[in-house]
Amino acid sequence: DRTRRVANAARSLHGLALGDAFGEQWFGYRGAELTERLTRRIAPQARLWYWTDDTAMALSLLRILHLRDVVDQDALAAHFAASYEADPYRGYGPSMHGVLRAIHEGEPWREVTRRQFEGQGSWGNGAAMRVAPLGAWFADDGLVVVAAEAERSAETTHAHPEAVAGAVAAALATGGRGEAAPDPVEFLAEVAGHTPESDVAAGLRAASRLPAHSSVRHAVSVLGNGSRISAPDTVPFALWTAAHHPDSLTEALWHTATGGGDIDTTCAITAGVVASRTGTTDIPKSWITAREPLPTWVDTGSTSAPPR
Ligand code: F2R
Ligand code: MG
Ligand code: MG
Repeated sequence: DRTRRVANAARSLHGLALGDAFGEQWFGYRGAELTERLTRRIAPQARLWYWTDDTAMALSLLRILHLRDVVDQDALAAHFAASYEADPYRGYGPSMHGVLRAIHEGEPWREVTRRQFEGQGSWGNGAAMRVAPLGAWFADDGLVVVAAEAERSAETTHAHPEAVAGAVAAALATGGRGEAAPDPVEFLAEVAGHTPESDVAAGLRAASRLPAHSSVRHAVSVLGNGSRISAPDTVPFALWTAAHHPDSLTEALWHTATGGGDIDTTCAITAGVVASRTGTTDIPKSWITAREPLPTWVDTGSTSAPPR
């Protein structure tokens, strides 16, 4: 049982990290060159595709699952903060620098996260961007468990209900998938139905109602593309592309990247969901080589201290 959890979550994390690193590359291109590369599907040319905060935080989340089997919120918040302190230049969201530093200095995470944005808490997409491997970890436990654990993982950094709903939706999209690719309309409607009522859930319902064969441009005009870095303008689009390309991670990534916006994060979410079923087997070898490696404990599920 545990071996299966480790393998499910590792598959999702490899996809998430690939999506993150692939997506981040597009911020290095502008104007005509960006359009041409995306239209003609010319992969980014950098030798090494670094992953960003999306992957750094997903690694912390998976590490805590390996060590504790469930989301231990205190341990998770501390791991996020320690990982940030060790490597703060991964492109963290603007408010996360202060949040993670304060937690590292010993302030209770619940107080820190609740005082963000004049007491509203963050509605950023940062809780959703890292959560797919959690959905894969709890996939055999049912949607109620997946949703509850996703909520607990989100709360450690993001107190706003929209951020929590975004994390719940992304985890459900990963954990609620069987062996066969689900019908996209039913899949999006089901995820929406189990997501707490929110703008995220409304966006997912809108995604489920988009006509079949809608263009990426049309989907972005209705759903957003993460350009506001918020959960509601990120998660519905990322799950729409995942729903429509359930059998090809490569196809899902090109479609997601073409949508623009917060590309590392839309691609991380899409890829974490799709790869939980498909793995990264259809990804070109050159992409796999280019992506910055992940620590080896991801695949082994080892709970010993990682080598430094
Ligand atoms: N931040 C980025 N990319 C741009 C900067 C990278 C740059 N290279 C660098 O090194 O700094 N990417 C990453 O951030 C996103 C995840 O963000 P997260 O973790 O949710 O952060 P934050 O700051 O809490 O929320 C994001 C922004 O959303 C707005 N916001 C959130 N809650 C709000 C509220 N209640 N009221 C008003 N605005 C709110 C703010 O503008 C936040 O700063 C991912 O894209 C990740 O890749
Ligand atoms: Mg990022
Ligand atoms: Mg991002």
